[in-house]
Amino acid sequence: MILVLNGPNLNLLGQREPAVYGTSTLADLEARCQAWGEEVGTTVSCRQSNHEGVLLDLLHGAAHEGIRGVVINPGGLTHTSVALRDAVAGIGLPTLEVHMSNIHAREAFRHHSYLSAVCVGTIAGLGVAGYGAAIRFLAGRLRGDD
Ligand code: CA2
Repeated sequence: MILVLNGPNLNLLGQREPAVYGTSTLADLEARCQAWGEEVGTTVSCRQSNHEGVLLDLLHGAAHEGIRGVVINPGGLTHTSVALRDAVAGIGLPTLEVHMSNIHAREAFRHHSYLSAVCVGTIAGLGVAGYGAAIRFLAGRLRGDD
C-alpha cells in the first residue's frame, strides 16, 4: 500500500489560484491517485492535514498500517519544517516529494526544500500528473523493477 499525504492548504485545491494549481479538487486528485494505484496493482491510501503534528503522526504510524512507500506534498511546510524532514528520514520508507507547481520557477523562498535530501526524488511542476508518476515509480520500486 502507498500513502499519498498532502499537507497544509491542499484542501483548497480547485477552489482558489487555478492558474497555479489547476482546477482539480483534492477529492478529484485523490480519486485519480486511487485509480493510478489500481492500474499498477497497489492500494493507495490518501490523507490530508493542515496540521504539522498530524502529518508527523501519520508518517510515524505508516509502516504499522501496512504502508510500504509514501508520496508527500508537504505544502508550505516544504520550506520550513525540519520536523517533517526528520519524520521522513526516520520512518525508513521510500518517499517521493511532489509539488503541483514548479517551485523553482516561483518565489526564491520556495526554491529550498527541507525534505528533498531525505526523499528518493522530487517531482515538481507536473500538476496532478506528478502524483501519477510518483505512484508508478514507487509501485515499480516496491516490485523490485529498478
Ligand atoms: O506546488 C505545490 O504543490 C506546493 O507544495 C503547494 C503549496 C506551496 O506552499 C508550495 O510552495 C508548493 C501550497 C499548498 C496549496 O495551497 C493552495 C492555496 C490556494 C488554493 C489552492 C492551493
